[in-house]
Amino acid sequence: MATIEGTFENSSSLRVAIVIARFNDLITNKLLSGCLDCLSRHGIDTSESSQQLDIAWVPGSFELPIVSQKLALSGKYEVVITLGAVIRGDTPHFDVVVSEASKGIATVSRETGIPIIFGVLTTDTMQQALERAGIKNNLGWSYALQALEMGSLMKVVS
Ligand code: INI
Repeated sequence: MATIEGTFENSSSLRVAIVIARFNDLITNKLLSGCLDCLSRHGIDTSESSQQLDIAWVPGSFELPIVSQKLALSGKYEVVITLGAVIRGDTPHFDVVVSEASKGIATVSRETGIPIIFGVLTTDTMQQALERAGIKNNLGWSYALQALEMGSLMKVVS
């Protein structure tokens, strides 16, 4: 029996792209800082001059899939992390944005073979989003960890 799993041993060499939505940037910027903290603590160069990390900004979560697809197809990255925040109280088209972002990200991931981490908070209120972006916990940190695990796992299963 083989046990197949990702590890964090070689995380420091992983090439990572982050695609982040400006909409609700009070939240997404907090997710970004949690994400960068985790990547940095695992040895990834998160400086301005980094050769292994790029950050792309998009207007909203709806645009995360198309830019993730471009970056995934570039061959420059082993994993892509999306960061967004869709808050139900803010929009009658909450379900549309969430549905398109989630379906799009899943499709891009399967079709490109590059793991695209779904780092989109979907909450009823701004308070809930704040709690998940730092007040209680910062899910940006978890999304980065999941990216490192998936980047490693894909090497094992390839
Ligand atoms: N985009 C978000 O990321 N979060 C939201 O809560 C949101 N709301 O409330 O509408 C949102 N809308 C913008 C959308 O993602 C697109 O950028 C826009 O429709 C242009 O395509």
